[in-house]
Amino acid sequence: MGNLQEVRVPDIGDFKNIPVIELLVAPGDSVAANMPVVVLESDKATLEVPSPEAGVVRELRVKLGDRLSQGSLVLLLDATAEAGSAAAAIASAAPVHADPGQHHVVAPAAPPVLAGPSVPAGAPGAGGALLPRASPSVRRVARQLGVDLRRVTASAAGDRVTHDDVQAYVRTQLATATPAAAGGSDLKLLPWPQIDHSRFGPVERLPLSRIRKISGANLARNWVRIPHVTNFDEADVTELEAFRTHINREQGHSGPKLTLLAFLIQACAKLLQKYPEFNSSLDGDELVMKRYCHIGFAADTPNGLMVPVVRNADQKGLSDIAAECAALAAQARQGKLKAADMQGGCFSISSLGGIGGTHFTPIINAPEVAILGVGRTQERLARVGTEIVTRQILPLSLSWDHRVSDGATAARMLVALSRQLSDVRRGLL
Ligand code: CAO
Repeated sequence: MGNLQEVRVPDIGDFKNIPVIELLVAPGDSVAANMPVVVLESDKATLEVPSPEAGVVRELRVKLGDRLSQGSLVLLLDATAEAGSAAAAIASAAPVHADPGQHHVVAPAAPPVLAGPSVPAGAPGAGGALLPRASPSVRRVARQLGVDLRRVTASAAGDRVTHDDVQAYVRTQLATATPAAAGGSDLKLLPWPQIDHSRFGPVERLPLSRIRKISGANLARNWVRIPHVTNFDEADVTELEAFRTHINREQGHSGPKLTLLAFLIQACAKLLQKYPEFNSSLDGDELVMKRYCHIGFAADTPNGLMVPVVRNADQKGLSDIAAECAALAAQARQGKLKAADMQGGCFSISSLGGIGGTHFTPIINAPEVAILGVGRTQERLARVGTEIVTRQILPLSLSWDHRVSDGATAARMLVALSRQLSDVRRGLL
């Protein structure tokens, strides 16, 4: 082990006692110089604290929620040449990857970014690099667009970057980028409407949380780039609910509560074997068929939507799936999910049944190709033989990628799912 170096919060202007909202590294991780290691967020700004040098993280001295100011100790770094080169290789090879399923991936050596009204113009950025002078609103726009202000040519007096400079930079980047480099999109969209809402009444501006910003960007990409179709169906879950209630009553607190979500995950895992195109990812002209079955489920957390993943769901029993979902959902709500808990999903389920509503059109969680939306079970009168009885009907919505499948296959998959949920014995076949 080399000399341990203390990594502390650099000069961050007037900010004090800012909570840690994200730990980007763990003990044992290699980091490159300038690689962000923790993220701080106040109501006014988000700040990534970088490692001043390459090395291996030996000890993290902060946890989520700790409040830091300039000089606070963040971690102890073992600055060794080998660790640094490994991290540098990762940094140069890996794109910044941030999405609801993978927001903890260690970012490459991104420039430290401050965004917020109280950042003094020209203040030293984290890591010592001077940030260009710019108004808070210009910084905010640059951050939303993912623009590194240090790359933008400043046109105003005193080398100050203006809104026009940022727009000119983005225009140049788009004009020179090939469609592939620009993400394969050649959409000619109108610019976003610039409205002064306060002309129409009082307004308040609230910053989006980090998770909402990351998931919003991913959802927008998925919505625009994937030709979604959503099929709707229903399942009669009267018997399933009777069975579930019976087992839960019988076992009391001696086992995990069997949830409808666990039945849904198990049923989908089974059907994905029969309809394997929904257990694939599109890669150029090829479909990557997955011979494993990891199923994600949307969890509503105070910080926004997160999608933890139940691994090898096709090999697990209902109780194990239910216990795993409960543990993952609790960790998601406490902000304790690890990157690995949200990676590698093949198919997702978004259940709003605990809240209400019928059908909806969930957005596919790329690179997956399908997602199931689940509404609230409703009691409905139905004729069984000559009798009118009450049945429990579950609304199902399946959004799928039309580049990968077609309506007939999707309808078959949804009908099969409905049948399986309507008669749990089919799960044994
Ligand atoms: N119909 C009727 N009741 C339902 C139901 C359904 N389809 N699904 C769940 N419920 C009931 C449960 O039985 C439970 O009732 P009891 O407490 O009486 O047993 C109650 O609703 C609460 O369930 P829950 O939502 O806490 O648990 P869950 O296992 O059903 O779901 C989870 C877990 C993590 C999926 C859920 O908590 C959640 O976060 N859902 C929101 C997902 C979301 O935001 N999707 C949108 C994504 S797009 O923005």
